[in-house]
Amino acid sequence: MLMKGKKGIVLGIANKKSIAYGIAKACRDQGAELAITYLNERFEKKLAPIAEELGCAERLYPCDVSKPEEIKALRESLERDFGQIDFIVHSIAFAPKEGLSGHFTDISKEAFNVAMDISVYSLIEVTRELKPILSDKSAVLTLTYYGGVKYIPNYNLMGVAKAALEMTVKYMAEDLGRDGIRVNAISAGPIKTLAAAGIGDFSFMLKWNAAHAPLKRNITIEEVGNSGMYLVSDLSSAVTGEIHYVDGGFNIMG
Ligand code: 0WD
Repeated sequence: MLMKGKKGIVLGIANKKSIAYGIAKACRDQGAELAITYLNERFEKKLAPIAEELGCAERLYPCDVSKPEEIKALRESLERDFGQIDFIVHSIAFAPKEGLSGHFTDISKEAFNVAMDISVYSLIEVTRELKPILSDKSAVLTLTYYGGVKYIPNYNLMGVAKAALEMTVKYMAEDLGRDGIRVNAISAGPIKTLAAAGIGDFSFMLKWNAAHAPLKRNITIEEVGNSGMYLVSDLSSAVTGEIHYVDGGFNIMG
């Protein structure tokens, strides 16, 4: 029970295939108490049974991170129902379809701004708004992808957003370290989720990764979940500002 006594909020569960679900499940299995959020009404019904399963039916809150008032309301709900929290899992990204295939240079300013707002700035805003209720030994975790380091076909705009997200993790780690808040990212290998379905020719990415990764296979949300649990637990108490690869070793290949 590595997470016994720990309370945390998980943002970004769309369904049971979501990486956020894998992390929430691993934390719950190790004794954590959770709160989870849903994007909009469309997801509320779908998430109710998941919240039940994760033992947090009474802590299922709306939060569209593009709306500052919903982030503020989230803090009030958490403070009221939960008091202090020990960890935040931010497993959210979005880019308009035009940014995930075709000519990179054709991306509009509007699409660029939306992707940066939801996929990058939201990590800063959520952490800042929840900081007053974070305990003095707390952890923030976000999700990134290798397409933010090297060119990956069709990852396009999301690649630029992930590059910005990875540097955001490092600057936040320095800024918040003095308050006992650790900030890390997992760089996960490709997994077939709802968000992944938006990326052009995603099945090729899966095949390429499995063929070239040292482990010669793709990874699961359970595996990301276990590594995520480690990064929000006290087991990683001296780890901050890290981009931790959970990709079967793909990133080491030349
Ligand atoms: O191969 C993959 N699936 C990888 C994903 C490899 C490496 C990293 N990642 C990252 C993603 O970029 C993202 O940051 O992991 C994170 C989670 O993605 P996921 O688990 O692959 O995808 P999904 O299950 O779709 O969850 C992402 C969710 C959204 O789902 P939809 O399908 O509706 O986009 O992010 C949420 C939403 O639930 N989301 C938002 N939440 C609050 N406010 C917003 C928003 N404005 N927009 C999207």
